[in-house]
Amino acid sequence: MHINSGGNEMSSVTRVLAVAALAVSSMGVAPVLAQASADGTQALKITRIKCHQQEDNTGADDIYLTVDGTVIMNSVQFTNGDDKDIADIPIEPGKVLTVMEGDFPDDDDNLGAKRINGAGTYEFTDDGAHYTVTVG
Ligand SMILES: [Ca+2]
Ligand SMILES: [Ca+2]
Ligand SMILES: [Ca+2]
Repeated sequence: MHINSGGNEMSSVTRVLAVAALAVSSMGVAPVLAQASADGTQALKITRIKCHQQEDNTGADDIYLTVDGTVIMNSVQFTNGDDKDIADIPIEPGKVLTVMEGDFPDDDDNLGAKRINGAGTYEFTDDGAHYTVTVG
């Protein structure tokens, strides 16, 4: 898949999730993910992605995020130096986040997998790329 419009392109699914999260928080109800964590820790959100070094040699990287094999952020384009605010994406503490770079026709590239244990920055440096994912 290739998105030509660039920028903070969001799928309708992501948009629905973001709206749902906003609706929940505005009602003052704890997000579902927070309720699901056994130790009562606050749900975390992925808020920002910075590209220090892209994986593709030509054209923008098509970055997407997965947890347990499920896509939680659809493809967003990054080139070297891009530092993008993304629509907050909830992630349950303790889950492993994988950063993927989409290619066609060859296989997508795995840029690394990190267990998200708390707020902070996480570096993904596999396959010659370097991305920083901010979790808040
Ligand atoms: Ca690639
Ligand atoms: Ca690519
Ligand atoms: Ca590839």
